[in-house]
Amino acid sequence: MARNNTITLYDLQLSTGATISPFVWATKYALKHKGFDIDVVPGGFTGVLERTGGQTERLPAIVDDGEWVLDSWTIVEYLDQKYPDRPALIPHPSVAAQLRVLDAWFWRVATSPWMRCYCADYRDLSLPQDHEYVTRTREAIIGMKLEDRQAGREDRLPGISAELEPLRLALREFPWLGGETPNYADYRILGSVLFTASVCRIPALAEDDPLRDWIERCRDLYDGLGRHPGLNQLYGLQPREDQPEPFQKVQGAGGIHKRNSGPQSTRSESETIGKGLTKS
Ligand SMILES: N[C@@H](CCC(=O)N[C@@H](CS)C(=O)NCC(=O)O)C(=O)O
Repeated sequence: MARNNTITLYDLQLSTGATISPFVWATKYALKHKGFDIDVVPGGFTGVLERTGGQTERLPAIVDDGEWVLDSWTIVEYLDQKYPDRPALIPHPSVAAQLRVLDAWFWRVATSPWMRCYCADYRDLSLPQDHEYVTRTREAIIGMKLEDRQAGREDRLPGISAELEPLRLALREFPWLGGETPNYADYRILGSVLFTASVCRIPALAEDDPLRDWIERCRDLYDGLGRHPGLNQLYGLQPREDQPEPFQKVQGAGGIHKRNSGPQSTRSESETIGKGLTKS
């Protein structure tokens, strides 16, 4: 049982003091959701193995009354199993399965593309002693110089934002991805958003993006956990006229996003289809 209701968390930080890792962000929210105080062990990319006494090369890692738990997903499973009387992070196995899909989708359309838009900022904002390591390892992953990969990001950012429409659709119907209250689904996606905020020296999202409401409510949780002063301005993306809208201004989605409550509700859709039929 956590001593003094406190669990130790090994952080991964930038020179601003802000957490960079999406996995660590999600874990911080998970610990707070369970009602714990967090004893943060600060640090950057180099020296993780030494800092953790040989326990791990990757973060997050937590220590609960002497018990080490590695890996963000294992940590969540551990917290729900060990503390079943506290609010569940994953209230049903179906949430875990669906969150795997959601996280994989978000990683593909947003986290990785944003990483490629901010990879040189990422290195420049890391702790001075981490610059060489971050450059070497991230250039090996990306396969080119960080500056070259980041170049032209103004051309790519509106398209990345436009890909997030499924998330906007879901949050139009529900206050949280967890439904009436937040759960680990919110924290996992937010983790990637806050990773982006930690490195985005130019904005990733439009000023009036509908996602802003959910992001800002998440940031307010747990005494403003997501309001670290080292985070950058996420909003203010201004696409050129020849670029895609960063989000859909006219709301019109079909399928499960449009409820059929009788012919009245589908009339305009039927008229459009009818026009198509007449043309062909
Ligand atoms: N599966 C692990 C992944 C953790 C991970 O990859 N962490 C990265 C930060 S985002 C890390 O520790 N990187 C250290 C490094 O690059 O040396 C988890 O979910 O915790």
